[in-house]
Parts: sequence; structure tokens; C-alpha cells
Amino acid sequence: MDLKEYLGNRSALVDQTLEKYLPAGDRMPQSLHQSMRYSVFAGGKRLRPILMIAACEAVGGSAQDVLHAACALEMIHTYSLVHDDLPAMDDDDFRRGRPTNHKVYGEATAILAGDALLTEAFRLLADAKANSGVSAEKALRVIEILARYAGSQGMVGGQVVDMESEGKEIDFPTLEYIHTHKTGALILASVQVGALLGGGDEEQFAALTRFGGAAGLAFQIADDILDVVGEQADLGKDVGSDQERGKATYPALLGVSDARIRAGELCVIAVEALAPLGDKAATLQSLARYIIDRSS
Ligand code: GRG
Repeated sequence: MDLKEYLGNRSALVDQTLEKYLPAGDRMPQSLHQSMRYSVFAGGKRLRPILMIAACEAVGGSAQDVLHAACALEMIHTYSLVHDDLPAMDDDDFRRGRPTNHKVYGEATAILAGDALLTEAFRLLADAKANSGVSAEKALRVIEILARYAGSQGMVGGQVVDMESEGKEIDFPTLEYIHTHKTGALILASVQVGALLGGGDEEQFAALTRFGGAAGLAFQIADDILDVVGEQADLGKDVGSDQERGKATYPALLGVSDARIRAGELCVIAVEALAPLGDKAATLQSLARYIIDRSS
């Protein structure tokens, strides 16, 4: 299966499962559930769930082993986008090609939709039926990983340092902290959970951890570059906003050309990390290249 087909197939699987796990829009409170569904089904790439599935398959598991955790991760990611777009944060009008959640449902409902997506994600991770065949010990470890990488020492921590750095000159270690935490953390979590639920051993878990660290940082550098050279129609959101807000980015610190070189180096590191997994990691290798070559 080529990568395009793989992405289409696995994202359809994730969408079908999200449909099953998200409360219906006509269920009370309707406004909240409709707001949650509006952002979840706005056409995201499903990259984190797909990475989780690919990591699981690379250690010998199948998509079915991780689908509930993949959906929980996409719910966490979507909550972060809804909150990031709020007037108190980036104050963005467009996301995933549509008006942002607060533009449609109002600020209070958008905050609560994000809160509910985050909470529902952990309910799903702890759900006995969704975890059938998974030991309680493993399910707990998955919950701990996702909480750690989403929380104050993961994505939220990165977001705080990012906000506090706006309009300031920051050094390279601070920039790398922002990128590895704000964006890299959930990507790392995706492959670690894939390794665990797919039954990977310690060596495979360590290899995927190295892969996830490099791929996560490469993803954010590519995102920074797209904000400079990308097309609004492809991205579904405003471009040039990083520079407008005085955000520290790789292109701002290194220039676009050196930022591209750095993303390429990280892609090589990510691919090399997969060596212990052999041929089964071919899809992850393609995903690493997709992360830096994508146009949206
Ligand atoms: C508000 C707690 C909190 C955290 C926000 C993720 C994040 C932290 C902010 C989003 C800002 C942003 C655009 C970061 C760049 C990297 C990123 C996460 C891009 C969006 O992810 P994609 O490209 O989006 O995977 P889709 O829509 O395809 O899922």
C-alpha cells in the first residue's frame, strides 16, 4: 500500500471510530456536543492517530489494538487547537479550513468543548470495553503517558513558554523547548502508546521513542516553514501569523533554507532510529518524510 492510500485508509478508520465514541450532536447538551464534533470532524490530517497505528503495526500489532487510544489522542489534539485559537491565546479566525470554534459557538462554549474533549479522552482511555484484551497495568501506563505529554511538562508547558516568549528574542534551547513540548510531546506520545499497545518490547519502545522525538521536532520545524512559504488554501488557516505575532521560529532564527536542512537532518535521525524494527517500519519511514515534505 502506498503512503497516500495508507493515509486515506487509516484516517477513515479513525474517523469511523471517532464517530462511534463522540456523543451525538442531538444528545443533551446539544450545543456542547455539536461544538465538540464541529472541531473534531473539521478535516484534520489525523497524523497523530495514524502515527500511533503505524507504530503499533511496526511492532507486530494491528490498528484495532490502538483505535480507542488513537481517538483519545485526536480528541486531546483537537482540544488544544480549539483552546489555542481562543482570543486569550492566538485569537485565530480559521482552522482546518473553517471558522474557528469560538467564532461559531462563542467563547464560553469553545472553552467548554475543549475541556470536555480532554476529559472524554481520558474517560475513553479508562473505558473497560474499549480496553478489552489490554491488561489494567498497560492501560494505566497508556493513561500516564498521554497525561504526562499533554500536561504541564508536555504540551501545555510548551504552550506557556511559547506565549511568554512572544515578541522577545529567545535563545535556541528555549525555542527547542517550545517545539519539543508544544508539538513534539503528543507526537512522541503517539508512537510510545503504539509500541505499548502493539506489544512491543523494551528495545522497540526505545527505538520508537528516538523516532518520535526527532519526528516531533521535524514536524514543528516544517510547520514553521509552512507558515512562511505555505498556501492558505492548503493549510486551512492564516499564513504569516508567526511573524506577525513576533513568535520565535526556526525560519526566524536560522532562515528558511537552514530550517529546511535541520528538518531534513531530523528526518534522517528519525529514520535511522527505526533500524531495530526492520521492514515492518517502512510505513513509519514514509511518514517521517511526509512530515517534512507536506504542504498542509
Ligand atoms: C492550548 C493547551 C494548548 C495547547 C496548544 C497544539 C498547540 C498547543 C497549539 C497549536 C498551534 C500550532 C498551530 C502549532 C503548530 C503545530 C501544530 C500542532 C499544528 C496543528 O497540527 P496538525 O497540522 O493539524 O496535525 P490537523 O488540523 O491536521 O490535525
